[in-house]
Amino acid sequence: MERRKFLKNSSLSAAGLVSASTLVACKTEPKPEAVPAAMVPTTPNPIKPIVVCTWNFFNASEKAWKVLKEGGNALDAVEQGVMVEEGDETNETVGKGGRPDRDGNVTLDACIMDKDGNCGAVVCMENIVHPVSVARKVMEETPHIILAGKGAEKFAYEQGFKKEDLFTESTKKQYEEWLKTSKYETTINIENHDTIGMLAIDENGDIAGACTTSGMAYKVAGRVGDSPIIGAGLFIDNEVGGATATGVGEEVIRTVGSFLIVELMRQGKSPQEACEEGVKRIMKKNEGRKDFQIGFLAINKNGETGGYCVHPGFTYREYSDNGHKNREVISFYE
Ligand code: SD4
Repeated sequence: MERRKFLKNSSLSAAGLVSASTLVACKTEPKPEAVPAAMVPTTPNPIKPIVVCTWNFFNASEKAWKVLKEGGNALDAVEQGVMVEEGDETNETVGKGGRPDRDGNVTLDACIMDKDGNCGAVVCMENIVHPVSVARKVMEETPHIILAGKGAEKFAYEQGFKKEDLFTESTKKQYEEWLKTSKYETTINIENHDTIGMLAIDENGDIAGACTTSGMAYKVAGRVGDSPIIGAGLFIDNEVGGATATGVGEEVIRTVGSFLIVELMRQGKSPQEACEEGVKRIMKKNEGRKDFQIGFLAINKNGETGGYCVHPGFTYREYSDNGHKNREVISFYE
């Protein structure tokens, strides 16, 4: 943390961005008014630890749950949890084995956010199996938040990550097949349903989240979705809760979906109500449109969870001492 602050400050002054007059101005400026307290209803016995993730990712949830039960913190739990999917070649929209863009490049997006609002992300990064861990390094080792493409990859090698071909036999074959028609369309809940967004609360009651994906299959080269964008695919506010998203990222970005949901919870909505409002805001901008899926998942400081989606089919996994569940989510369309 200290190192991060130091790097941040030194980079600002090196760039000549902090002038003496700015510093004087800051000193004499009145303090901003205190932010009103979050209106999250307090419960005497919040559920903790707890972890939730998009879709039915049994192995990822098991891993995160193990970290939490052994006293690990929420940040380690979400990182290690989603890494399971990144390393699973059979999951064809995350990490190794993710489907490529239309030019045949497998490009990955991921982000991570901690209880103090620190965050890191990599976008459009190739040849690295665990983008979430690179995102964490961006957060912890640099003064920046997002690294993209070749720069992100170079940074990953500097941090000791290994170069690896992300194609598998299966994704190679599918891509060759796709090239015959080169038709780009989204199949709801089938083609693009494996992005993992994970939210956890540890024994201390602190919240963290992570989100990782290879994005929409056969996307235009260079396309980045919501998943690595803080506020869109993921947002954490330790006073309030966290939210994450899956589905067509363009629509999530347009409403800054995860930030919106956390903000609605801050104003007193339950996770369920906030997710419903989030999807409804998107549908308002897309009246009558049915050709896409969005799923939102949220948790509040009490460990209460909720989810909502455009079409039936979105589920989320929830692990706590109250049990291990795969929860079906209600949807905007029946
Ligand atoms: C994206 N939101 O890149 C991701 C895709 C996704 O399940 O969630 N797939 O837009």
